[in-house]
Amino acid sequence: MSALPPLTTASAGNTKLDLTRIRAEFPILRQRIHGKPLVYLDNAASVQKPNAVIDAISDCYRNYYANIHRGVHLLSERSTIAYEGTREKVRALLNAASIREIIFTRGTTESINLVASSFGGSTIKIGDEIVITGMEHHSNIVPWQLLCERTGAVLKVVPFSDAGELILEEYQRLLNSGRVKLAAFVHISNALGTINPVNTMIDLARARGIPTLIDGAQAVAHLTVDVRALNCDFYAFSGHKLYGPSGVGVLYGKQALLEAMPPYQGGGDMISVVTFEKTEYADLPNKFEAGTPNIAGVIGLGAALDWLNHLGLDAVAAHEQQLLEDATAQLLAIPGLSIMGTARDKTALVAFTLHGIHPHDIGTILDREGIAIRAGHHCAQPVMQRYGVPATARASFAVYNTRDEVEALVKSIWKVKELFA
Ligand code: 7TS
Repeated sequence: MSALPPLTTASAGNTKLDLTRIRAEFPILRQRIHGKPLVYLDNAASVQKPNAVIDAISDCYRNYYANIHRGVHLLSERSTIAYEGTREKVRALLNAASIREIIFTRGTTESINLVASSFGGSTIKIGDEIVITGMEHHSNIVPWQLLCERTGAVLKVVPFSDAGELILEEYQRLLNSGRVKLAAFVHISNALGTINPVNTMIDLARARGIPTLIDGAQAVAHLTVDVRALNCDFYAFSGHKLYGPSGVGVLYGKQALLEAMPPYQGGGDMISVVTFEKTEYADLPNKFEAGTPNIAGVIGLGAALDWLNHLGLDAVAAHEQQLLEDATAQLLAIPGLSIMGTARDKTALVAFTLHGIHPHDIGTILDREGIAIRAGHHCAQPVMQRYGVPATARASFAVYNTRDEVEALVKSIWKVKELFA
């Protein structure tokens, strides 16, 4: 990556991001929406893509695209090398022990479904329990409910406090039943911003011999994840929240577990020998990658990881935390505004309601100002039920957002209040 110009400047031991240069790398940010400069604050749903990622995908299709793992010709070889190159980059990102432990999927949702279907389907029986938390995205609820319906297992849910922090005593109590076969929980809540104490939660499960799955969809772009230090069994994330393309995700799994698990889907590329009598499966990771994958997407994810490494996650996180502090302080000064999710350890997103104004109205009026936020239940309806609201408005920050954009957000919310007064 030495060819890239520096996007940070070091001053007094502090690494500061060069926001002008960073923003210039995102062509989509240059446009106007309803005549106003675009202020994109829907990053928890999906982040925008830098030129490095767009160019890597375009370069693949323009210059060396072919199917992977099966051709003897040069293009296939080049595509395979680039595709497998991303696997090593993901291994390094997560500090996994081996590339065999990195499975490419369509996203977090498919990664969790893979574990529910393959690991869950082969190990979970009637009367067993699966522990999740009350702040899960639907993608870490519904696959387990489907598994429970199939097997007769039971779902147990860890509650959280008004501030949006998990009640760990309850978690321990649920783990102690002697029937728990898996604990699956979110690293960072997309609806509240809470950063969960996953280290402790994994240790508590391990002490009882319970495997763990972490939904890292909101975490990987904001903090360093080390699966060996965490000692989790599975870790899932999506490329599109990490400046990579949509349609690509990752499942990390411990090699011994993945080896013992049956395939998730059958098809090409996941076999070693097929006869009509019997099929022998390919070794890891191919056993779990049936069919032609999202080749250019995986290559784009590799470019995203290079790009993010070049910035440094620590500098990114420090900048985003500054935006969170600014936004929180300025929003709390607005009468009638309540922030949902006030955990001590929080990522850079603010979910809020305005007394007497529906979040969809807030979202629509902000859109007219060129500001993109998300309004709704954020695919976490149980979180809305916990607070007795149908929806919230959510502003979520990425590395390219600025303090001016936070001000634009706050100013527009004051405008919403005036309109409804
Ligand atoms: N888990 C969490 C914590 C998420 O935030 C999301 C997506 C997912 C799982 C699912 O990821 P996918 O890539 O498989 O769809 N969260 C959001 C959101 O907050 N707004 O839109 C998608």
